[in-house]
Amino acid sequence: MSKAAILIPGRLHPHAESRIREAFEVVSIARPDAMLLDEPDRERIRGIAVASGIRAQSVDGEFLGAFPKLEIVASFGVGYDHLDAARAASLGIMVSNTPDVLSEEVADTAVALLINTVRELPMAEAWLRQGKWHSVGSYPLTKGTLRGRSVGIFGMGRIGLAIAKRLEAFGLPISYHNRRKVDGVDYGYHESLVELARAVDTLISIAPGGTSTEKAVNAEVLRALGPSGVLINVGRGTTVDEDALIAALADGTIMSAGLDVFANEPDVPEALIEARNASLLPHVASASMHTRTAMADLVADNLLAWFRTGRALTPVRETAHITGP
Ligand code: NAP
Ligand code: 8YV
Repeated sequence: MSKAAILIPGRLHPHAESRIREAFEVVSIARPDAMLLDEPDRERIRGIAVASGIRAQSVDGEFLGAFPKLEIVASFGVGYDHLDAARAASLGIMVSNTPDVLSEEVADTAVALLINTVRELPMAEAWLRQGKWHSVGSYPLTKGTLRGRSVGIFGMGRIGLAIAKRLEAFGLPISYHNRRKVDGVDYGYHESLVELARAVDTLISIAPGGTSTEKAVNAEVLRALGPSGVLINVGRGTTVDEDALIAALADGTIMSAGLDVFANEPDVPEALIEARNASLLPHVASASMHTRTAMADLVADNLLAWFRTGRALTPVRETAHITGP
């Protein structure tokens, strides 16, 4: 029997690609543009494997609609705001993502970024490397500390819970905002983000991207967080109003911010790069070899499961009801 044709538009983790090649025929194009294939090739495609978080790799409804035999899109990454899952559902196309296997790594990074932000550890290291320990003396005492802080988590899902568990062990009180209260979770719940921000001085955003969270962390939320406030964003850059954040960091509306994600990656506003009260990472929260390999395996395993059993291992919510032919 001929192997199913899987389209890889743009870059994909090499381990995912080599596992897919073992079982399928791979068709590669530079980006998700159906016009890069001729019609007979478009008609052969039964699956797509695509990475998330790369600006040029958005999978929109028009692209999904260009492949009459398309059954599944296996996405690398847990966030899938780069692809139109609602349109996929309406076309009967399964979408899978890579949840859980990255939660602990991302939570570790979120806590590290929080500590870097309040204790200025990257700047202290730069001080040592620049010879200032010798030439000037000790690095100045930090205004920031975790002691006495209270943490609000925006997005108490799989990763939010893993972050909360870690910070609970640090002795910090935790509360959260989701659209719905989470059953069996005892942390304090706030019905609105601004209410949460008012109640805490440390806000960690690990909510998904997309229209429902776009610029949710706005000027009002930052004002509510207050002058000793710290914002950490490991969710999606689009969730924060970057202009409002830049202004809030500059005028002392909040104390500092730690960011792993940005609205228009890999472009980072110059004002953030220059801000001494911002700690910045290039979207690396899941970026260890261990975790990225586990994510790559899950992309391949979703495709294998789908074509063998008509079920995906980790379907996204919008397409969870879809089964294979
Ligand atoms: P998850 O388990 O689905 O959790 C997401 C949480 O956000 C849910 O509890 C959800 O609760 C809440 N939420 C969703 N939309 C909301 C809204 N409009 N308002 C308030 N709360 C909302 O997902 P996860 O596995 O924890 O991953 C979360 C996100 O982290 C991903 O989508 C991705 O964007 C990001 N991420 C980033 C990195 C990185 O490298 N920086 C790595 C992994 C993940 P309700 O549905 O009840 O609102
Ligand atoms: C990805 C992420 O690794 O899973 C997500 O949602 O943001 C990261 O873990 C990143 O999107 C690279 O593809």
